[in-house]
Amino acid sequence: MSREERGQDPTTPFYDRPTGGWGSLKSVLKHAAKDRIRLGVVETLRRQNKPGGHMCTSCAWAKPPSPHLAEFCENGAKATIWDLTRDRCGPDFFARHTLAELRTWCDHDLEAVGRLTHPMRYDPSSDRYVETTWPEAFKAIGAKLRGLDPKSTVFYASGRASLETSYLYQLFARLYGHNNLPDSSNMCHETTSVALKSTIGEAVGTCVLDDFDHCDLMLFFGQNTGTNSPRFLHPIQQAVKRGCKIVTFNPIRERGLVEFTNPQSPTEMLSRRGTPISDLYLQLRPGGDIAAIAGICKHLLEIGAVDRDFIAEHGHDFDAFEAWIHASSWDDIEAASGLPRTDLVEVAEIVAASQRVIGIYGMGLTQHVHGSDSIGMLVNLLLMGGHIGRPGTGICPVRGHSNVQGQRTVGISEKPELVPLDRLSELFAFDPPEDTGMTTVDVVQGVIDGTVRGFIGLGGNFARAIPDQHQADPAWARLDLNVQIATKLNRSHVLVGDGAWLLPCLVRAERDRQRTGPQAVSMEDSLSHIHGSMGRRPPASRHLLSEPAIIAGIAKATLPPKPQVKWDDWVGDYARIRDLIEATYPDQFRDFNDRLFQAGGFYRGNSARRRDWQTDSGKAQFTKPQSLSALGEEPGQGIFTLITLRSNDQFNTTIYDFHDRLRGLEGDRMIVLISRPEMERSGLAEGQRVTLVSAVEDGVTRRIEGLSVVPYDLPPGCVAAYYPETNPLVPLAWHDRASKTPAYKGAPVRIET
Ligand SMILES: Nc1nc2c(c(=O)[nH]1)N[C@H]1C(S)=C(S)[C@@H](COP(=O)(O)OP(=O)(O)OC[C@H]3O[C@@H](n4cnc5c(=O)[nH]c(N)nc54)[C@H](O)[C@@H]3O)O[C@H]1N2
Ligand SMILES: Nc1nc2c(c(=O)[nH]1)N[C@H]1C(S)=C(S)[C@@H](COP(=O)(O)OP(=O)(O)OC[C@H]3O[C@@H](n4cnc5c(=O)[nH]c(N)nc54)[C@H](O)[C@@H]3O)O[C@H]1N2
Ligand SMILES: [Mo]
Repeated sequence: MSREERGQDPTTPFYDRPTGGWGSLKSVLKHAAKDRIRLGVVETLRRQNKPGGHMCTSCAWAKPPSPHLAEFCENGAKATIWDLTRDRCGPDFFARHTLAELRTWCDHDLEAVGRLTHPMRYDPSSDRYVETTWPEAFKAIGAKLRGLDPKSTVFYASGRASLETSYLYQLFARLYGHNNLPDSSNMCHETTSVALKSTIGEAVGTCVLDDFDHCDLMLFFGQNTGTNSPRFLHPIQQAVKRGCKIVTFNPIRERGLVEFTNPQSPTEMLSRRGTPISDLYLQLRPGGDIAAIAGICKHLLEIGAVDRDFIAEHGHDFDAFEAWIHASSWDDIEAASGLPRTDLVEVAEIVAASQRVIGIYGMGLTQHVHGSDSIGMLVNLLLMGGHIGRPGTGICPVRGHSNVQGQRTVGISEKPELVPLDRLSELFAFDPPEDTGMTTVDVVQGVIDGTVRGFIGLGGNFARAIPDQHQADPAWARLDLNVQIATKLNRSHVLVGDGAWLLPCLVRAERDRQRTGPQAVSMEDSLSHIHGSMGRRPPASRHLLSEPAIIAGIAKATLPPKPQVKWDDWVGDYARIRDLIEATYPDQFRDFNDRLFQAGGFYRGNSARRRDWQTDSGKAQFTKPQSLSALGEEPGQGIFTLITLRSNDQFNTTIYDFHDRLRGLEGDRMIVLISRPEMERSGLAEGQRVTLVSAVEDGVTRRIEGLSVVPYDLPPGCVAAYYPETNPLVPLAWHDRASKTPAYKGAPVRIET
């Protein structure tokens, strides 16, 4: 179908080919050529995501028990090639560049220098990182930590670190004396952890892979599968082929949910024919999901398509929810969702005709001021039809980083109530702190106002990923301690001041040899399955340490010795760390070491899937949202809602290249997408340079200059631009009310010419 036939503006950028296919193969080959890929790396890719191989460091999508010959996607291949580059960022590089100079480099150029090779210490007199040794670094960091109030320090984790590393990290924090353990999920699916916990009693999704073979409807809300979890396209394509319906809600027509060519299928590749994916693709307003779902529920109630038996047995507070739906008018629903009643009625009819429904979502739901309410609404819709806790049904948040869900599972959490502190206390003979720790938003505020004194970053690029980045930028240099454990150079490493260390670690595909021989690590995927991972590539430098070894090194230098705490034994044999995880979580990690390499991973279970509701009421909770829009405030005259976007050529703040193939955008990330009618209304021309300015009036100026205008097929009232370039436009106070996940998909802005 052509763009005209679809009723879309034919002159806006558009990618008219399916996701996957030759485009994705070409993109991988280009990166392979650029990074002068070797045969060994191809062998590594062949083993990626298979038992005995290493688990991809890209997304957290499930790894099936019978993998494809190449069970990786364009992104997974790029991530591995990026990790295994031959380029190096060593002491000679740092001798040539001051941090003042490096702060002027863009994100792509910083990381593209190559792998970090030596432990480095920041030297303020020369404004450079200088080489140090591991013992010196540990000793100095330990001394600094001993001099600080533990409650003024933060141990951040980006969602890549293994279960073994994560367990040691949270233990170190608690032995030291705090629960300040935000991880990247604080900017991501924390909304899920809070909203699902309170409604269905589990902080994670209920689906397993098998459900995707049995559902007859998948509802997609704000999750860009083609770009962010491409391996998920395989089960989706299979489902479509057996007649499963797909309905998508997204302000942007994302290619992956429109059409997909399986690069693993010779017939599809040769015929250049893809599978059409969505039966209905509804471009709602950003933040319009609460209203859209309300409309669907309203029609379901009108036609009586409600599972009253299920609700009577399992539901709580349904009456209040039903009354709220009745009280919401179609006019308000249409206005808040941006969708006509007829569309929502059509979806409701599809829902009513389906026996087994799965609700799938991503950042389009979680990153809003009322993100928790949006998730609550999706739960309401599923519960109305009894679509949780039956094969082929369920709720499926698609997680981001490859072990972000697992980190929370093994105790990286600022919420002590989610952690078995009594078990930790018994195992290690101490009194773990019981006060609630800092979330990401609290940490940023603490860095700005000076109450945070020490920061350890276990991976990630915290200073760049946060909202209100420019407010925090100058404050980082005032910390007493800033330790960054990383693989490649990024902005967080160059914003530091006195008391900073940059510590390089192994990547997952690299051999990790300890006292008892080569070590495996493990991670949990989006569907709660635990997988072992074994790296085999030679390390990028002989000075690298593993993440567990670095955590243990710092912990030993900080804490007084204790017979129950055996850092050296644990680092010498990671199986001992897995024993500790099993001892702390005996139900979920039974026989952990024996099951480490089980094909498809082992399932750690889910109470909501068994309809055992671990909520306050002991039932599945219906909820009433605070308003029909997730935006919090309706944007006024001349104000646009900013959606921050990822391209398929980036992984968060790691920018591989400047293309966004699946959206037909090439070569430039400093752009702002806006619809043609809105361009006309605002008097903007294609290619014109504009400034985006935050429309939040709180005395702080937030602006990003030099964005060029690109006409794009978007609903009225919104603009889109890239993350992380436009992060300084998102005010810190703009976050989900319940979980404090930043509202990266709903910041109000004005356009200045
Ligand atoms: N290639 C690649 N893969 C990645 C990542 C990456 O950066 N690059 N990041 C990883 C991480 S950490 C994460 S968390 C995931 C993120 O993966 P996703 O959850 O897919 O997140 P985004 O791409 O930020 O946004 C998803 C979609 O939400 C839509 N959207 C925006 N606002 C709304 C709204 O109000 N309602 C609805 N219904 N939709 C809306 C956007 O148009 C977009 O298509 O991906 C992971 N995988
Ligand atoms: N505007 C806007 N902001 C957002 C989002 C958005 O959609 N819009 N999304 C949010 C989301 S969902 C997330 S998850 C966060 C991401 O925030 P983070 O997880 O903090 O950021 P990343 O960009 O994933 O981190 C990349 C860095 O991790 C390091 N690294 C890579 N691999 C390893 C490893 O194996 N070990 C160690 N120690 N380090 C490693 C490298 O040095 C690399 O530079 O950003 C959030 N910020
Ligand atoms: Mo994420």
